[in-house]
Order: sequence, then C-alpha cells, then structure tokens
Amino acid sequence: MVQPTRDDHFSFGLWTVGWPAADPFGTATRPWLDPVESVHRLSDLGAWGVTFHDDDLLPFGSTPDERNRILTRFRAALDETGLVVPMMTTNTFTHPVFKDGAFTSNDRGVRRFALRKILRNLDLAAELGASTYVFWGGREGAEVDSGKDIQAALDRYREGIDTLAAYVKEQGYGIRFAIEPKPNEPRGDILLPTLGHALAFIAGLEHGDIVGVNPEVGHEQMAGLNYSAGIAQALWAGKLFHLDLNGQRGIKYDQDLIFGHGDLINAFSLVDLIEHGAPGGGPSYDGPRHFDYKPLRTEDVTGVWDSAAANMRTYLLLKERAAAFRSDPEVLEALATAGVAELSTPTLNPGETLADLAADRTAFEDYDADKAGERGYGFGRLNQLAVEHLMGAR
Ligand code: 3MF
Ligand code: MG
Ligand code: MG
Ligand code: MG
Repeated sequence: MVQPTRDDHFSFGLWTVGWPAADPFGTATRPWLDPVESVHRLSDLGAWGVTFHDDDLLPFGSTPDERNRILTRFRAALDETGLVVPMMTTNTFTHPVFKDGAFTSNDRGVRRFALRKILRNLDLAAELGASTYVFWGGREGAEVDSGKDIQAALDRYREGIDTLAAYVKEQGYGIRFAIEPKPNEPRGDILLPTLGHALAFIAGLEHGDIVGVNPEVGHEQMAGLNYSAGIAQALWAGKLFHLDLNGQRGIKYDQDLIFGHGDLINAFSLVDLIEHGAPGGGPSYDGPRHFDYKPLRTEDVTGVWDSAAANMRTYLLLKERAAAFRSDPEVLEALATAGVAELSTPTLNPGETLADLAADRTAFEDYDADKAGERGYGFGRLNQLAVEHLMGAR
C-alpha cells in the first residue's frame, strides 16, 4: 500500500532533488546532480513524472548544439524509464537580468526578453507533451513603494499571460497555464502573493479560460493561510490545474520541507479533500501529485533519495488514513452532528423569493435565536477523530 506506483501520478521538479543546497548564507553542500540520473532514480522510486524550469535542464545561455545534446540524452532517459513530463515552467528569476521582475520589470527590454525566453520553452513543453505550464512570479514585485506602479505592473502581467495564452491557443498546444502564488520571498512585496489574489487576477484575463492556479503548501502557509481551504476554493472556482506539495512550519521563509513535515493535520485534510472531494460532493483533483520540496541542506546524496521517497510515502499513508476516516461510522455521526451535509442545502427553498422569506414568520419573528444559539456543533470531537485516525489510533 505504501509502495508508490505510476498510477499514483507522483511527480517531482528536477530542481527539488537536484538542489545543491546553496542558501543566502552558505555555499552548496551537495554536488550538481545530472538530470538524467534524477530521472532514473525517481523512476526507480516509483514516481511517474518529472518537471523542470528551462534552466534546470538547459543552462542559461546554452548554444543550440549544447541544447540538442542535452535534450537527446534527456529524452533517452524518459524513453528508458517511461517517465512523463506533465508540467514545465520558465526560470525568470535567477539571472541578474530579472532582478526587477520579468513580465513586470520596469525595463521594457527585460520584459520582451522574458517573453521570448518563455516562448522558446513553451514550444519545448509542447514537444515533450506537457499539459500544464506553470508561472511562478519569482521576482515580480518590489521593495520600494514609489519604485513600482503596481497598476501598470498588473497591466503588464496581464499582457504577458494573455499574449502567451493566445499563442498556445493559436498553436493548438492543448497546454493550460497555472499561476503559482507566493508571498514575501524573494522580493519584499510580491504581486499575486496568495491564491486569492491569483484567482482575482485570472478573472480579468482575456484568455482566463486556460489559466488556473498552482498553489504550493508552504507559499499559502507563509501568509498564515489554510492551504486545504484555499485548495477547496480553487476547486470550487474550477481553477485547480496543478499543485505543489511540501511542508512548512508557520509564517517564515519558504522552507520547502518534505510533504507532511509541517502542518500535518492540514496535510491530512488536503489529501482527504483531493482524494475524496468535498463532503458535499464537490469535485476532487485528478492532476499530478507534484512535490516541490528541498532535501534539507544537512543531507548527503543518500538523504536526497530518502527524502524523495518520504514525500510519496507520507502522501500514501495520509491517503490510507483519510479513507479510514471517511468510512468510520463514528466520524459519519460526528459529521451529522456538526451539520456538515446541511450546508449543501440552499438557504432558500426552490422557487422561494426574498419576499416569501420576508413573509415566513418561522424564519424570523417566531425563530428562537437563543435556542439556536445553544447548539453545540461538536467540531472539537470531529477534529479529535481526525487526529486519532491520523495517528493510526483508530
Ligand atoms: C519557488 C517555487 C518555484 C516554483 C517553480 C514552478 C523554484 O518558491 O516554488 O520553484 O514552484 O518555479 O513550479
Ligand atoms: Mg516553497
Ligand atoms: Mg518554492
Ligand atoms: Mg513551487
């Protein structure tokens, strides 16, 4: 049960296991990892897919010959292992040219360069069969209020996404875009910092029909938000196109811990939600279970592969625990006591108008608000049952 298979649709970014662990205060603690080796190791561990930024595979500034050589080796590794490339993305944050952003740099030349860099990689994504293209804003943001016209920046962000989305449609690539929100890092103030900001931005796009979100556990939690509640809203909006699973312990820098190694209770409710759908019958999520984590800087190469396996194992254990939770008669009873199913009944009767409601004395004049205020919902008991299932005590 806890042995991952291709059917679990686990995918990993090349930049995750491949992170050499340099941080702002220290140099790399691990050697560069050949992407071809990553493909083989991930395949051996039971993963299904591999994802990457252009520069993870094809170093910035590679010549056409170098690109061909690297791509030939990489495709051979995919063919040998059967691993797929479900998602690709562009690095518009590492090179100094992007220090003031890409789509929203004050420098127009940088914006035009960014569009070209993305365009080239979109063509590669189509060739490799990726169905999702992620846009993490990276350095789209500022530190100085008077240095960035935020409204102009949002105009340029929209221009960039819409221009590229129109291209994807024209080419018939069948690729959908997924915007990845993130607050606080690497800029002090970032555009589209949370899932909610991203959904509002998407609603104003011309080609928003092919644009959704790629929410990351740690990114929402860096803003103190509830990840599984955010995922529920993304599902409700029909915009959960992809996700980045990892762990985070509270409001601090982006930790990218192993999935479940942060807020484990929220990880449990997330897996329950995306595997089973909402209790009221909302959609579940059938896309890749994608890990965007970093092996701890203290790990050696053995620790890298142990941690990769740990992400998948934790997911599968949570899936098993969530299934037990959902089918426990005591949980069903606690859900009924809490009135969870009742929330799916519309507040007005079929065909009832506001005037009908205003005439309904039982809704107001004769309604015993004090009595209704005495109701106990039993949420604490419900959560204890979840925690006990999570701990394997039931
Ligand atoms: C940064 C991230 C990014 C994105 C990636 C696309 C470097 O905090 O999470 O990884 O995930 O750009 O998915
Ligand atoms: Mg992160
Ligand atoms: Mg991250
Ligand atoms: Mg991410």
